[in-house]
Amino acid sequence: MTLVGFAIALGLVLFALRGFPAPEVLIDRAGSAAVPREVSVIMRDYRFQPDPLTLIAGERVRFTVLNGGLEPHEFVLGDEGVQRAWAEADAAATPPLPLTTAPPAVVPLGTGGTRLLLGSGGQASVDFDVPDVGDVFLMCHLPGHVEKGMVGEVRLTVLDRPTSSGG
Ligand SMILES: [Cu+2]
Repeated sequence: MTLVGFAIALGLVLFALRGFPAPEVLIDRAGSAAVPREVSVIMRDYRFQPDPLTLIAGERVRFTVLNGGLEPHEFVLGDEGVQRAWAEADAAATPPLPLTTAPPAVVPLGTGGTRLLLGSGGQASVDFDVPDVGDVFLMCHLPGHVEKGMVGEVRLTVLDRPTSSGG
């Protein structure tokens, strides 16, 4: 198993181990293309808040992501393929020697998902379309961060009474 494969597997195990009940999150409406739902996420050394992150299937969310940690962190949101692509990209971009400049991490066009790389204190916003089906994962693939627990749980849910499209 490659190092990247190991990191992905470890992340999924950490994800699976979080079986304890979390506080119920109340969401009164799903985000739409016209009015995305605004969600703030804080990255810390080495976790995401809120955890779990609750999203509604099919909605558009406008994330505002703040790095409240001392280390750089990345916000990678997407399916397992997205996670694998960024894990590989970040591993390839890691400088071979201390104090050398890292090349930028890039993934193939069409990878999907979303990714923000933020230094300590950095903040950025991004829109994300939550898929209707499938799993979504939230991870930071900077070297060693998954191993330190930087895997957020994402819960996809549906609203009991979907809002009408009128208005
Ligand atoms: Cu990180």
